[in-house]
Amino acid sequence: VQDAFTKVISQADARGDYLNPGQLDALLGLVRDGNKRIDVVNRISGSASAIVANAARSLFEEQPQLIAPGGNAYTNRRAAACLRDLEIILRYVTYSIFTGDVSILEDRALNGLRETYLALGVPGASVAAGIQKLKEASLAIAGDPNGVTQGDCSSLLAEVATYFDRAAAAVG
Ligand code: PEB
Repeated sequence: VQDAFTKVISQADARGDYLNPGQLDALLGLVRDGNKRIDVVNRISGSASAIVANAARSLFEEQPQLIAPGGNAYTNRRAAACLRDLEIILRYVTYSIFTGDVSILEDRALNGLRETYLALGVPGASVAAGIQKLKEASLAIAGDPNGVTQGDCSSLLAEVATYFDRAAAAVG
């Protein structure tokens, strides 16, 4: 597991080189925009249960076969497992947003997940659709201009989107 700082450092170390001005500049930008990043993590974490519940509700509305008899999310136990899975993904995405690096999401949540779903008969494409719903809700909440200092968050929100897209691609 890496963060944006250790990643740059291990790359420099692999070359046996000092951090170059471009790398220092990129890391400086990360420090300068740190409050935006923390606000985004805070906002998504604070609304996590609503984000997850709405995503699942909307997924089951669009794909009612999932919760019909024979569906993979049929029975309360499996529907609960489904909500829990979306919650786990969202939690790891917030860790990646905080660290500015995809590796914690990759290593601790996505690694082997496709195979797990195959073995369980969980439809990966449906999970991916659920993750896209997590993404839409999270971006709307993170990018809400109300109640925060105004600034340009476009590159940060684009980065946030990549974590959800990576998770969806890992199972879809
Ligand atoms: C991954 N999900 C399930 C299991 C595991 C995971 C390991 C099996 C064990 C269990 O039931 O708890 N666990 C999960 C995860 C991590 C982890 C992401 C990362 C660290 O440790 N079924 C659907 C929907 C979808 C779904 C499309 C969007 O129809 C999910 C939700 N996951 C789902 C369901 C089960 C499951 C298990 C229904 C239960 C399957 C079963 O028991 O038959």
